[in-house]
Amino acid sequence: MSMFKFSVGPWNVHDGADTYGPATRTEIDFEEKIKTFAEMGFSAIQFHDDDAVPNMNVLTDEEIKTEARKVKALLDKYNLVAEFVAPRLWMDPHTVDGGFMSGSAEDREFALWRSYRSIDIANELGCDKLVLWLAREGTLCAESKSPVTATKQLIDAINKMLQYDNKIKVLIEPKPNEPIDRSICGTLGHVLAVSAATIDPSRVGGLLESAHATLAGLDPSHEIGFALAMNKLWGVHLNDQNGLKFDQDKSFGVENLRQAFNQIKVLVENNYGSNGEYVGLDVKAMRTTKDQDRYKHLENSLNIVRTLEEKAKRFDYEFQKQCVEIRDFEGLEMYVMNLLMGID
Ligand code: XLS
Ligand code: MG
Repeated sequence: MSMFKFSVGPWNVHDGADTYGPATRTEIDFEEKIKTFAEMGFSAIQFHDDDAVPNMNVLTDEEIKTEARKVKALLDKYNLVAEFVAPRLWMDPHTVDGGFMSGSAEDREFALWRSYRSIDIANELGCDKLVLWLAREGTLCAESKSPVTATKQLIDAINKMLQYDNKIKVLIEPKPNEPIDRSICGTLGHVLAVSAATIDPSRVGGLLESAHATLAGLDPSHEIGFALAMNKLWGVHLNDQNGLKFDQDKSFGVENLRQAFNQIKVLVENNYGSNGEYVGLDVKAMRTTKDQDRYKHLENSLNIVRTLEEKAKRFDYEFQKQCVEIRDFEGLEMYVMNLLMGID
């Protein structure tokens, strides 16, 4: 029996379009996705603001809340809850040069407007988490922005969100690059420093995505461990990534099983989820995947998490202790490999 509760975002089931080619699968209805997620055993849904309220730019504040209430009713119907809302600050013409750090005051205002509306939507959906994936916050041309000013702009923007709502929690999802060249807040270390510089560090934490840590050249399990040690791991996006490439969002564990095991092991050891945190997936199907298999990457990821959770619970800490005492790390490493290969 898994100790985890799982979450997923509607964008995790998508039409297969990428930067180099069009859709390869048909788009499906929002309610159908939600229904299938519930049937698959997910407990919570992750939302971008406009996943919940499409075309929100042309709606009034009240209309946005009304639309969000309809989504809440849909979640209730399938016995699901919302995990978080994330302002989508990378698609709009206003965010070509970033949101909170844009060179244009009007665009910075837009980014804040979307953040406030995302908080409104979160309130209507009954969740207290706002996720900031800072997609375009940084530089494409290094000299176009001051990294000092940009960092302060991020802190100021978060302070305004904290002031706008005295219960909202802000979770920064760090990523070192892509689509931006050089990001401003690339790792959980940066996230914690930004948190400490805000007016209420107790309400600013992190969400770690495995692939993003790999893109920063870091081991996701150590990023997870670092944030856990600081009580700042409030969300995870488990997935996988084959080295330093474009963000692949592969199914969890399919690329680096040992690293995947160590992510689950550190979560299990630290009782992740005991404060209501979810094990979120952020995985994409391959472009070649057919319509009828469009949920397979999610099923595979869930199965791999659960199997690794079982293995983490069977981990022989007595043997580990003996190995550590005599510094037989070769022996310990082979024990782990045997555990993962099913030879034990
Ligand atoms: C993209 C991000 C995105 C966030 C939510 O790389 O992972 O999907 O998780 O805004
Ligand atoms: Mg993510």
